[in-house]
Amino acid sequence: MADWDTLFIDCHLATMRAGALPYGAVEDGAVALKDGEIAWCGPRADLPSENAAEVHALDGAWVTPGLIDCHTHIVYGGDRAGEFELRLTGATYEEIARAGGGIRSTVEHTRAATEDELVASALRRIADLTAEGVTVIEIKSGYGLNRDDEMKQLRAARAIGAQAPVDVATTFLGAHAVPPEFDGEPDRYIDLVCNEVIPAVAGEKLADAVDVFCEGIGFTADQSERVFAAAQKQGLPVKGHVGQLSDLGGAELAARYGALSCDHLEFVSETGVKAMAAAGTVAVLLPGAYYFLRETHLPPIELFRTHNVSLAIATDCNPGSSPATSLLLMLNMACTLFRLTPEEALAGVTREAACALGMSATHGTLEPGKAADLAVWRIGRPAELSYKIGANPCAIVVKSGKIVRDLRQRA
Ligand code: DI6
Ligand code: FE
Repeated sequence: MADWDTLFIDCHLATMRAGALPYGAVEDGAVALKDGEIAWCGPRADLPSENAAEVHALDGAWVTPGLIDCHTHIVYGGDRAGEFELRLTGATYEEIARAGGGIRSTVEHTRAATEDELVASALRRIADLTAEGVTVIEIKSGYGLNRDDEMKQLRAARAIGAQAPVDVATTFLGAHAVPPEFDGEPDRYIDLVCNEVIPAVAGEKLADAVDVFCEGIGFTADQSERVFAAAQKQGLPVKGHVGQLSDLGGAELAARYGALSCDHLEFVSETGVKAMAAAGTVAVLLPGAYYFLRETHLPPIELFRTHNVSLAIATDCNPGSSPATSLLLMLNMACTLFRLTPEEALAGVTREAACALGMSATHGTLEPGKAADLAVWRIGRPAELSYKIGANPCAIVVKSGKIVRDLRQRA
């Protein structure tokens, strides 16, 4: 009997293990897979057995953990290209939102779509991500804004996990915007979210976490706290859209609830950063939204580094502020716009992204015992993943031990 199901040799590894060499790199390495997990990885010279059911010689390619997109709103109806045109003639994102467009227009289209239609349109976008080595994706609700349509979005997200070669982590974001039925009554809407929707979502195990949009055009810190308390009551971890356009103290609040992550963070104080550090809350940076809304206020990267706050990066894929389906492009933007190093950027879509989803025990690095999720790249060094704009050097994707993409035949 073979010792391994699959063995990759003739390759270099960016294991992304913390504290190891840059990128946790292993030159001339090998990775052995068994039963959907990484059974062994390290220098080829130390490989205990070459007896595998399948052996793939990779011709000097680099192997990384499967990439993780830890913040998306990829399930939605319609699109917002018209709003993009409006913004180009001078209207701002905030003005459009306050005039009833923006998120609300996507809510209308999402409510009108069936679960199957939502799955189908999201799967097309997800195909772009998986073609770039993404094997785990987080998907938020937040375009239903009532019990049934929020649950429909979350069911669509779960269905995607069964249909596409990705693990899906779902996040309930009922507190994304005030729906038209509750115009001018955000507190009454938060009552509904806390008393009815969160218990229903938790009852059907549709969400792995709960998020809020704590923002001038979203919800106040008090309203956000009520949502966090309701989540906590159901035993669900929390996250926050915090400091995207202004600082309402959302980072401090989220940290008090032990948030997995705070996301966006262009506007956050040092107190907020320290609170995140103390709570082990990951900072999820979303350069696509920063770019697409032509934001100019940078997230305080140096403060995050000083206080040892982990940095993750994600697409924020959504129709309004970041219609992005390339995680590799986000790596480039994180380096170019936010001055992250290519190593920080790659860690941000592997090890730290896993952390932002509470999945670091099983995902995010190449280590024995972790899920056999890998991406194989035709690159000379890992920095190329951040350096190139619009290239996709991904040759092979392995999800749970199975090769789900293989471009070698076309070479
Ligand atoms: N911040 C964002 O960037 C997305 N949601 C949020 O809270 C944008 C959502 C949208 O415009 O549709
Ligand atoms: Fe978002």
